[in-house]
Amino acid sequence: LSLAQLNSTQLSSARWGGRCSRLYLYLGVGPRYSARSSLVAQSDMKVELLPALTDNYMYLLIDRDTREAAVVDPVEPGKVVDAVKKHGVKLTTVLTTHHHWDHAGGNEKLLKLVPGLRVYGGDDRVGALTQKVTHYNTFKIGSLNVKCLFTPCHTTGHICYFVTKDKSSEPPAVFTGDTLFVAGCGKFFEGTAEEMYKALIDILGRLPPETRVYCGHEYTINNLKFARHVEPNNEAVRKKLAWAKETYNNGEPTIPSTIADEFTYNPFMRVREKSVQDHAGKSDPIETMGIIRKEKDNFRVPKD
Ligand SMILES: N[C@@H](CCC(=O)N[C@@H](CS)C(=O)NCC(=O)O)C(=O)O
Ligand SMILES: [Zn+2]
Repeated sequence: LSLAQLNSTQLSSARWGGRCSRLYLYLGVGPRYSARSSLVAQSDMKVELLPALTDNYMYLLIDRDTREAAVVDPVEPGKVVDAVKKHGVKLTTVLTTHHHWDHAGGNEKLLKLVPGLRVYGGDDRVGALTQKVTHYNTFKIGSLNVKCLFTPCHTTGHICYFVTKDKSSEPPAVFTGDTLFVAGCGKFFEGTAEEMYKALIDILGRLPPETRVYCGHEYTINNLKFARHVEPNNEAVRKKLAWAKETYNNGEPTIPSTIADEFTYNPFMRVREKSVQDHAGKSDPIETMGIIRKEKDNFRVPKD
């Protein structure tokens, strides 16, 4: 294998921090599992994907200018501390997307390991919360700007975090927790179809199209099988599914995607399209959202 055969995420890993032992991991040698960390390196920020539990992702977000860092949903604090040491950065901040244990359940333990962290979240049920935030609250991680996006539905206090760098020519990042997944969305545990429509179309859908989407779970393959059921003639769905299967089998994450790409294959972001509305038997996008979410709740995922 040569460098030319690595994908862009792997390439940036190799360029920015790859020593031989790490490169070996990225080459797909070894067991097939999707539990490897990987790095998306831009000149303004780095995002290290840290797989946790069975299919969760934690993310280490690094401001390259100041070497200050934040972690999103640190459910396995030990792995976070290891990654912080590996990068030699100063962890100051926890970004919590929502209060569910597989996202917020590590906050208290992480605070014992790293005292003094600021813990952001939008819900009093978030453990160790120090900064309660709501829509459009902003703050900084070093030189990076973070804007909180209030996206209730999966839970009533769900927050997505939109990260930009002034004057950067590289894409922003958004951490979407269990609101937006690659090719899917979270279950409506504490909200309505109207709220998910607002979250996906009015809020996340209006971010710059090139924004990289970092979501809370590796659900991509199952989501795309449902997307194919909704839109059997959507070529973008079939292409993304073939790519996701190959990527997953190589033990690599299918994250990040982009907002622009989500509009091409994610049925929940496509509820204004006639093909999705026809499948739902509705002509209203919010009713369509409700119907396809209910359908996915009961969907038996096919083997292939
Ligand atoms: N169906 C999930 C089962 C777990 C689940 O319900 N996950 C929650 C988040 S912790 C969810 O919102 N899933 C979205 C979905 O099933 O479409 C899977 O694909 O493994
Ligand atoms: Zn979850």
